[in-house]
Amino acid sequence: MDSRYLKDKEDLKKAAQTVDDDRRTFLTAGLVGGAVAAGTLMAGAVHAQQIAQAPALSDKPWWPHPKWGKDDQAGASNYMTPAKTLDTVKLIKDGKVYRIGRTYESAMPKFGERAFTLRIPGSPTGGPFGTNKVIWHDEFLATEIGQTGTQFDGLGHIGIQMGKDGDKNEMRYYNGVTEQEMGGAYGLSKLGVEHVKPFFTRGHLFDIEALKGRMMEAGEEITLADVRAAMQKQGMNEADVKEGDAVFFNTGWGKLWMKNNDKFNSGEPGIGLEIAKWCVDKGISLTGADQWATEVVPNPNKDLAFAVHTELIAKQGIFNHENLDFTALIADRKYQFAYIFSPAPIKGATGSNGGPIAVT
Ligand code: UVW
Repeated sequence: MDSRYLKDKEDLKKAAQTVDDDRRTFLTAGLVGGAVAAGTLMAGAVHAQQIAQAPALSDKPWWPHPKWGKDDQAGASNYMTPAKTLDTVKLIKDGKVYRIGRTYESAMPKFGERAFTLRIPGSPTGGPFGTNKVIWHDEFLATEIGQTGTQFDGLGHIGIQMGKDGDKNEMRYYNGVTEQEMGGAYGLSKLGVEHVKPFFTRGHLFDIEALKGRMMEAGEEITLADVRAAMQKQGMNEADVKEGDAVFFNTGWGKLWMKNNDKFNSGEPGIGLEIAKWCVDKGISLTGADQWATEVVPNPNKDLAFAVHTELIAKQGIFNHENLDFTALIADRKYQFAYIFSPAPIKGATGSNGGPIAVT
């Protein structure tokens, strides 16, 4: 294991004793869980000084959810209604189906110590049976099934520690659910991904890589001005982004997938709290991107780690789809589509793998 990973509380405590700016950079870098190249971090730090400061985070309780009530476990998937389906269908003009998920394989980049190990027992696994001599293959998969490769973050994935270390009654998730209430070695007893309603909604893709004419850098934040400029360039109208829609960001970082995994894992460009607030104001149901967290890492505010995750997933119940691939959509200049994804309803799981599609 790379010694720069911060794996447990002891590591975090040691890191916290180191000083000032270096300490902050190290903490943020370590939480990324990747082998961080010093140059990449420097680029992120320089960029951080160039952009507007993010709005302050509120530590007020965020529950019960103002729209969906105290017992809700479906979050922004509640926007999926028959009316939303019928409105989404209007975006389907030529019937073309695009796979926007990636292939799952052991060599793909993974966050921290996560694993993806597939084995086919036997060769073949079973048979022959019957006079027709049937034979077959099964697979055995050992992985963080909702948190590797193209991954849909569910509401049990991200929470906020609001009390002392180890106080499970003050580790809070969506709708204020506590670690004490939901934690369990054999699956989460609340907020499991099986509660999420299948997504069939309007998707909008913002190609920030094309806007800038280059791949964005790790630590470089997508601003609202960038999104508005991309919309203008792509002939889109902000008013057309409606409640319950999904929004996607192409940063160019996905080009590193399976080409330079170390750099891919070392940080990433992405959205920050400015865009997160816009998503909340718009009533977005899901964010997604061509990189591994959708949000900018390291965050330009060096005190924050995965702040968009905590603001959108934990506080708002807005979902996140990571490691998407928009190459074919962009080649065809298709920026608005039906986004279709039904998370695998694994009881008590934190998220889902699977094959999301865009239909135009
Ligand atoms: C974390 O789990 C912290 O990040 P992600 O959702 O990007 O995998």
